[in-house]
Amino acid sequence: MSENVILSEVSGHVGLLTINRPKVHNALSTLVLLELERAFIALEKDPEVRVIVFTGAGEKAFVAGGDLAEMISRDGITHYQEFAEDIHRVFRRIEVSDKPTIAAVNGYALGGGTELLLSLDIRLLADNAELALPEIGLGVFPGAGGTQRMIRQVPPCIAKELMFSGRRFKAEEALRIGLVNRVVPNAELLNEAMGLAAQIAEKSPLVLKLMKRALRDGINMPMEAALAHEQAMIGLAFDTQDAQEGMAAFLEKRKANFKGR
Ligand code: CO8
Repeated sequence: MSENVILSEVSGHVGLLTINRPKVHNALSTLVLLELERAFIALEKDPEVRVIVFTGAGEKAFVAGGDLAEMISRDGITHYQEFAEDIHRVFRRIEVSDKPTIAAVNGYALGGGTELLLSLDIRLLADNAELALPEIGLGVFPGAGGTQRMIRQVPPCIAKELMFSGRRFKAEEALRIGLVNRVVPNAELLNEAMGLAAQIAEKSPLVLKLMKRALRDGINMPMEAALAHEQAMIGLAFDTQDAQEGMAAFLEKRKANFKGR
Protein backbone atom coordinates (compact mmCIF):
# COMPACT_ATOMS: atom_id res chain seq x y z
CA MET A 1 0.00 0.00 0.00
CA SER A 2 1.58 3.29 -1.05
CA GLU A 3 -0.87 5.43 0.94
CA ASN A 4 0.76 7.51 3.67
CA VAL A 5 -1.25 6.19 6.61
CA ILE A 6 0.54 8.24 9.26
CA LEU A 7 1.42 11.89 8.74
CA SER A 8 4.19 13.24 10.94
CA GLU A 9 5.02 16.93 11.29
CA VAL A 10 7.13 18.98 13.65
CA SER A 11 6.28 22.55 14.57
CA GLY A 12 8.71 24.16 16.98
CA HIS A 13 9.11 21.66 19.80
CA VAL A 14 5.81 19.90 19.11
CA GLY A 15 5.37 16.74 17.04
CA LEU A 16 2.00 16.04 15.44
CA LEU A 17 0.99 12.53 14.35
CA THR A 18 -2.14 12.23 12.21
CA ILE A 19 -3.70 8.82 11.61
CA ASN A 20 -4.61 9.14 7.97
CA ARG A 21 -7.23 6.71 6.67
CA PRO A 22 -10.28 8.96 6.61
CA LYS A 23 -12.20 6.71 4.17
CA VAL A 24 -12.47 4.09 6.93
CA HIS A 25 -12.58 6.55 9.81
CA ASN A 26 -8.87 5.97 10.51
CA ALA A 27 -9.33 2.30 11.45
CA LEU A 28 -6.17 0.68 12.78
CA SER A 29 -4.88 -2.00 10.44
CA THR A 30 -1.63 -3.78 11.22
CA LEU A 31 0.10 -1.47 8.74
CA VAL A 32 -1.30 1.65 10.44
CA LEU A 33 -0.25 0.35 13.83
CA LEU A 34 3.30 -0.44 12.73
CA GLU A 35 3.62 2.88 10.92
CA LEU A 36 2.33 4.66 14.02
CA GLU A 37 5.00 2.91 16.06
CA ARG A 38 7.71 3.86 13.58
CA ALA A 39 6.61 7.50 13.38
CA PHE A 40 6.25 7.78 17.16
CA ILE A 41 9.72 6.38 17.81
CA ALA A 42 11.19 8.82 15.27
CA LEU A 43 9.59 11.76 17.13
CA GLU A 44 10.64 10.31 20.46
CA LYS A 45 14.25 10.19 19.27
CA ASP A 46 14.17 13.70 17.80
CA PRO A 47 15.82 15.95 20.40
CA GLU A 48 13.90 18.99 19.08
CA VAL A 49 10.53 17.36 19.87
CA ARG A 50 9.35 17.74 23.47
CA VAL A 51 5.61 16.97 23.27
CA ILE A 52 3.69 14.72 20.86
CA VAL A 53 0.07 15.34 19.76
CA PHE A 54 -2.11 12.62 18.18
CA THR A 55 -5.13 13.29 15.98
CA GLY A 56 -7.14 11.73 13.15
CA ALA A 57 -7.52 12.88 9.55
CA GLY A 58 -10.88 14.08 8.27
CA GLU A 59 -13.95 15.56 9.87
CA LYS A 60 -15.51 12.61 11.62
CA ALA A 61 -13.08 10.32 13.40
CA PHE A 62 -10.02 10.12 15.58
CA VAL A 63 -9.80 6.32 15.25
CA ALA A 64 -12.84 4.05 14.68
CA GLY A 65 -11.03 1.08 16.23
CA GLY A 66 -9.24 -1.95 14.90
CA ASP A 67 -9.73 -2.58 11.18
CA LEU A 68 -12.67 -4.99 11.20
CA ALA A 69 -12.16 -6.01 7.56
CA GLU A 70 -8.64 -7.09 8.40
CA MET A 71 -9.63 -8.64 11.72
CA ILE A 72 -12.28 -10.87 10.18
CA SER A 73 -10.21 -11.90 7.17
CA ARG A 74 -7.37 -13.54 9.06
CA ASP A 75 -7.11 -16.88 10.73
CA GLY A 76 -8.80 -16.30 14.12
CA ILE A 77 -6.73 -17.02 17.17
CA THR A 78 -3.25 -16.68 15.64
CA HIS A 79 -4.01 -13.35 14.07
CA TYR A 80 -5.70 -12.10 17.20
CA GLN A 81 -2.70 -13.02 19.32
CA GLU A 82 -0.28 -11.39 16.90
CA PHE A 83 -2.37 -8.25 16.62
CA ALA A 84 -2.81 -8.13 20.39
CA GLU A 85 0.96 -8.39 20.87
CA ASP A 86 1.60 -5.61 18.36
CA ILE A 87 -1.04 -3.28 19.74
CA HIS A 88 0.01 -3.87 23.35
CA ARG A 89 3.64 -3.18 22.48
CA VAL A 90 2.86 0.00 20.55
CA PHE A 91 0.36 1.49 23.03
CA ARG A 92 2.59 0.67 26.00
CA ARG A 93 5.59 2.23 24.29
CA ILE A 94 3.51 5.38 23.78
CA GLU A 95 2.15 5.29 27.34
CA VAL A 96 5.54 4.98 29.04
CA SER A 97 7.36 7.40 26.76
CA ASP A 98 9.50 10.03 28.46
CA LYS A 99 7.77 12.65 26.29
CA PRO A 100 4.30 13.94 27.19
CA THR A 101 1.52 13.00 24.78
CA ILE A 102 -1.79 14.73 23.99
CA ALA A 103 -4.86 13.31 22.24
CA ALA A 104 -6.80 15.74 20.03
CA VAL A 105 -9.92 13.63 19.51
CA ASN A 106 -11.71 15.01 16.46
CA GLY A 107 -14.73 12.69 16.37
CA TYR A 108 -15.27 8.96 16.89
CA ALA A 109 -12.76 7.22 19.15
CA LEU A 110 -14.18 3.71 19.26
CA GLY A 111 -12.62 0.45 20.41
CA GLY A 112 -8.91 0.77 19.66
CA GLY A 113 -9.50 4.55 19.35
CA THR A 114 -10.64 4.83 22.97
CA GLU A 115 -7.83 2.46 23.91
CA LEU A 116 -5.27 4.71 22.20
CA LEU A 117 -6.75 7.67 24.10
CA LEU A 118 -6.41 5.71 27.35
CA SER A 119 -2.66 5.38 26.62
CA LEU A 120 -2.09 9.12 26.14
CA ASP A 121 -1.30 11.55 28.94
CA ILE A 122 -3.71 14.42 28.25
CA ARG A 123 -7.00 14.23 26.30
CA LEU A 124 -8.81 17.07 24.52
CA LEU A 125 -12.10 16.20 22.87
CA ALA A 126 -14.00 17.96 20.11
CA ASP A 127 -17.60 18.56 21.10
CA ASN A 128 -18.72 16.02 18.46
CA ALA A 129 -16.45 13.26 19.80
CA GLU A 130 -17.93 9.94 20.81
CA LEU A 131 -16.12 7.22 22.71
CA ALA A 132 -16.82 3.55 23.37
CA LEU A 133 -15.40 0.13 23.98
CA PRO A 134 -17.96 -1.53 21.67
CA GLU A 135 -16.04 -4.79 21.22
CA ILE A 136 -18.50 -6.85 23.26
CA GLY A 137 -21.16 -6.13 20.65
CA LEU A 138 -18.85 -7.52 17.95
CA GLY A 139 -18.08 -10.64 19.94
CA VAL A 140 -14.45 -9.60 20.34
CA PHE A 141 -12.44 -8.31 23.26
CA PRO A 142 -11.29 -4.76 24.09
CA GLY A 143 -7.80 -6.17 24.02
CA ALA A 144 -5.68 -3.11 23.25
CA GLY A 145 -5.30 -2.56 26.98
CA GLY A 146 -8.89 -1.33 27.20
CA THR A 147 -10.05 -3.43 30.13
CA GLN A 148 -6.90 -2.79 32.16
CA ARG A 149 -6.57 0.94 31.51
CA MET A 150 -10.27 1.79 31.77
CA ILE A 151 -10.63 0.10 35.16
CA ARG A 152 -7.64 2.09 36.45
CA GLN A 153 -8.78 5.45 35.10
CA VAL A 154 -12.45 5.79 36.04
CA PRO A 155 -14.45 4.44 38.97
CA PRO A 156 -14.80 0.65 38.55
CA CYS A 157 -18.61 0.67 38.40
CA ILE A 158 -18.49 3.13 35.49
CA ALA A 159 -15.68 1.27 33.72
CA LYS A 160 -17.61 -1.99 34.01
CA GLU A 161 -20.87 -0.50 32.72
CA LEU A 162 -19.11 0.98 29.69
CA MET A 163 -17.26 -2.27 28.93
CA PHE A 164 -20.18 -4.64 29.56
CA SER A 165 -22.70 -2.59 27.57
CA GLY A 166 -20.27 -1.37 24.88
CA ARG A 167 -22.45 1.73 24.56
CA ARG A 168 -21.23 4.89 22.89
CA PHE A 169 -20.90 7.96 25.09
CA LYS A 170 -20.45 11.58 24.18
CA ALA A 171 -17.72 14.06 25.01
CA GLU A 172 -19.60 15.67 27.91
CA GLU A 173 -20.02 12.29 29.61
CA ALA A 174 -16.35 11.48 29.09
CA LEU A 175 -15.54 14.77 30.81
CA ARG A 176 -17.98 14.14 33.64
CA ILE A 177 -16.50 10.72 34.47
CA GLY A 178 -12.98 12.17 34.51
CA LEU A 179 -11.69 10.33 31.46
CA VAL A 180 -10.66 13.47 29.55
CA ASN A 181 -9.35 16.95 30.31
CA ARG A 182 -11.56 19.27 28.24
CA VAL A 183 -14.16 19.49 25.53
CA VAL A 184 -13.74 22.23 22.93
CA PRO A 185 -15.52 23.22 19.71
CA ASN A 186 -14.34 21.00 16.88
CA ALA A 187 -13.01 23.97 14.86
CA GLU A 188 -10.73 24.96 17.74
CA LEU A 189 -9.54 21.49 18.73
CA LEU A 190 -6.20 21.28 16.96
CA ASN A 191 -5.24 24.85 17.87
CA GLU A 192 -6.08 24.15 21.51
CA ALA A 193 -4.07 20.93 21.52
CA MET A 194 -1.08 22.47 19.75
CA GLY A 195 -1.26 25.51 22.05
CA LEU A 196 -1.27 23.34 25.15
CA ALA A 197 1.57 21.27 23.71
CA ALA A 198 3.60 24.42 23.01
CA GLN A 199 2.96 25.64 26.56
CA ILE A 200 4.25 22.34 27.99
CA ALA A 201 7.18 22.33 25.54
CA GLU A 202 8.41 25.64 27.01
CA LYS A 203 8.99 23.93 30.34
CA SER A 204 12.12 21.97 31.23
CA PRO A 205 12.15 18.83 29.06
CA LEU A 206 14.42 17.23 31.60
CA VAL A 207 11.97 17.71 34.45
CA LEU A 208 9.12 16.53 32.20
CA LYS A 209 11.06 13.34 31.56
CA LEU A 210 11.79 12.81 35.25
CA MET A 211 8.18 13.58 36.16
CA LYS A 212 6.92 11.06 33.64
CA ARG A 213 9.25 8.45 35.13
CA ALA A 214 8.24 9.30 38.70
CA LEU A 215 4.54 9.05 37.82
CA ARG A 216 4.91 5.92 35.70
CA ASP A 217 6.95 3.96 38.23
CA GLY A 218 5.62 5.46 41.45
CA ILE A 219 1.97 4.68 40.83
CA ASN A 220 2.61 0.96 41.25
CA MET A 221 4.77 1.30 44.37
CA PRO A 222 3.83 1.48 48.03
CA MET A 223 3.84 5.13 49.19
CA GLU A 224 7.18 4.99 51.03
CA ALA A 225 8.95 3.50 48.01
CA ALA A 226 7.20 5.96 45.69
CA LEU A 227 8.40 8.91 47.77
CA ALA A 228 11.95 7.51 47.78
CA HIS A 229 11.70 7.22 44.00
CA GLU A 230 10.50 10.84 43.79
CA GLN A 231 13.41 11.88 45.98
CA ALA A 232 15.86 10.27 43.52
CA MET A 233 14.22 12.25 40.69
CA ILE A 234 14.48 15.49 42.69
CA GLY A 235 18.23 14.88 43.01
CA LEU A 236 18.57 14.36 39.27
CA ALA A 237 16.47 17.45 38.47
CA PHE A 238 18.32 19.85 40.75
CA ASP A 239 21.78 19.04 39.49
CA THR A 240 21.14 20.41 35.99
CA GLN A 241 21.57 23.53 33.85
CA ASP A 242 17.77 23.66 33.48
CA ALA A 243 17.38 24.07 37.26
CA GLN A 244 19.99 26.85 37.30
CA GLU A 245 18.34 28.51 34.31
CA GLY A 246 14.79 28.24 35.69
CA MET A 247 15.61 29.71 39.08
CA ALA A 248 17.90 32.40 37.63
CA ALA A 249 15.20 33.41 35.14
CA PHE A 250 12.70 33.86 37.98
CA LEU A 251 15.10 35.99 40.00
CA GLU A 252 16.07 38.03 36.92
CA LYS A 253 12.37 38.48 36.00
CA ARG A 254 12.76 36.96 32.53
CA LYS A 255 11.44 33.92 30.68
CA ALA A 256 13.47 30.73 31.15
CA ASN A 257 15.13 29.18 28.13
CA PHE A 258 15.35 25.49 28.91
CA LYS A 259 17.71 23.24 26.99
CA GLY A 260 16.94 19.89 28.59
CA ARG A 261 20.37 19.54 30.18
N1 CO8 B 1 -12.76 -1.12 10.60
C1 CO8 B 1 -12.85 -1.17 9.25
N2 CO8 B 1 -13.62 -0.32 8.54
C2 CO8 B 1 -14.33 0.60 9.21
C3 CO8 B 1 -14.28 0.71 10.61
C4 CO8 B 1 -13.45 -0.21 11.32
N3 CO8 B 1 -13.33 -0.18 12.64
N4 CO8 B 1 -15.09 1.72 10.98
C5 CO8 B 1 -15.62 2.23 9.83
N5 CO8 B 1 -15.18 1.55 8.77
C6 CO8 B 1 -15.52 1.77 7.36
C7 CO8 B 1 -16.94 1.31 7.05
O1 CO8 B 1 -16.99 -0.08 6.82
C8 CO8 B 1 -17.24 2.13 5.81
O2 CO8 B 1 -16.63 1.51 4.70
P1 CO8 B 1 -17.40 1.52 3.26
O3 CO8 B 1 -17.46 2.98 2.89
O4 CO8 B 1 -16.50 0.71 2.40
O5 CO8 B 1 -18.75 0.94 3.51
C9 CO8 B 1 -16.50 3.43 6.06
O6 CO8 B 1 -15.52 3.17 7.09
C10 CO8 B 1 -17.42 4.52 6.56
O7 CO8 B 1 -18.10 4.02 7.70
P2 CO8 B 1 -19.68 4.15 7.91
O8 CO8 B 1 -20.37 4.16 6.60
O9 CO8 B 1 -20.09 3.12 8.90
O10 CO8 B 1 -19.72 5.62 8.53
P3 CO8 B 1 -20.79 6.22 9.53
O11 CO8 B 1 -20.49 7.68 9.60
O12 CO8 B 1 -22.18 5.80 9.18
O13 CO8 B 1 -20.44 5.54 10.97
C11 CO8 B 1 -18.96 4.79 12.73
C12 CO8 B 1 -19.22 5.81 11.59
C13 CO8 B 1 -19.97 5.04 13.86
C14 CO8 B 1 -17.55 5.03 13.22
C15 CO8 B 1 -19.15 3.36 12.18
O14 CO8 B 1 -18.36 3.23 11.01
C16 CO8 B 1 -18.73 2.29 13.14
O15 CO8 B 1 -19.48 1.96 14.04
N6 CO8 B 1 -17.53 1.71 12.95
C17 CO8 B 1 -17.04 0.59 13.71
C18 CO8 B 1 -16.61 1.03 15.08
C19 CO8 B 1 -16.19 -0.15 15.94
O16 CO8 B 1 -16.97 -1.03 16.21
N7 CO8 B 1 -14.92 -0.15 16.37
C20 CO8 B 1 -14.36 -1.19 17.18
C21 CO8 B 1 -13.58 -2.13 16.32
S1 CO8 B 1 -12.91 -3.50 17.24
C22 CO8 B 1 -11.54 -2.85 17.98
O17 CO8 B 1 -11.29 -1.68 17.95
C23 CO8 B 1 -10.69 -3.80 18.69
C24 CO8 B 1 -9.28 -3.23 18.88
C25 CO8 B 1 -8.47 -3.98 19.83
C26 CO8 B 1 -8.22 -5.38 19.42
C27 CO8 B 1 -6.97 -5.86 20.01
C28 CO8 B 1 -6.97 -7.38 20.21
C29 CO8 B 1 -6.42 -8.10 19.05
